[in-house]
Amino acid sequence: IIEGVREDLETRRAQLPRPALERLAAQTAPARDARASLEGDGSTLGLIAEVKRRSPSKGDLAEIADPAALARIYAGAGASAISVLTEQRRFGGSLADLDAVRESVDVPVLRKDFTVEDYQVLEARAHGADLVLLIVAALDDALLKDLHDLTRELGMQALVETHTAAELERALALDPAIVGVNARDLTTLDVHLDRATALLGDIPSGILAIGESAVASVADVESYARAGADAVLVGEALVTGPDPRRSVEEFRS
Ligand code: IGP
Repeated sequence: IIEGVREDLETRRAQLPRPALERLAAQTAPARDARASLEGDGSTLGLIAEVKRRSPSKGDLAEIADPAALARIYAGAGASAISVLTEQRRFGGSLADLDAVRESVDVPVLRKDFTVEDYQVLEARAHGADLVLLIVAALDDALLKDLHDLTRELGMQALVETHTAAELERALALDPAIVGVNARDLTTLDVHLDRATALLGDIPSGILAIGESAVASVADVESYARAGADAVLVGEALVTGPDPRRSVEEFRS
């Protein structure tokens, strides 16, 4: 996946050199406080609702003709933030999707991609993202720290994604505000909700903890909540279900 991400990145960089991108990023309206939105008043679980067209494990998930309309449904039903997949080759996303969503809702927006270079963090900001995904498994410690620092310098927050105890330890070294545990094993693409809930218990209080992936039912949301998650990130169940509004409402209650 990362190879394709890098190639697409080179194409975009050829069209928009870094200094121009930096100027755009500096001109964008300040980032929203995603953590505050996900925390809410603390009485209910936060929900990040994802705009997801396709996935490597399941192929095409949904024909999303109007990502802005879907984001409005999510936000109207009470989602605390919207995740937009921008990876093109495997997930069918784009920065155009991010733009469309950004323009259509007021809640914080996550740029969900395989972030491997600071150029992508600048892009996220230039396209109005408030939150950036940093996958620990895809980065070495030095790069992870650089990208985390840049995210904060630009006024955004990072969702630092982990899968294992070793990755969580590396994440915690950043003094992060938000950590996610992804139930999907990146090597096999299988989901293991039990592994994710076990790891969530090791996230210190004070850090906002997010359960990512594998939510198919209210029972799965409850498992994450019992494990100590402050919020969950849901994609497939929302885009493939019959009624995204109802699903968001159910998962939030
Ligand atoms: C959503 P699901 O199982 O509800 O569709 O999962 C989200 O967690 C998943 O899309 C995801 C992801 C990622 C995608 C989590 N981390 C990293 C791409 C890259």
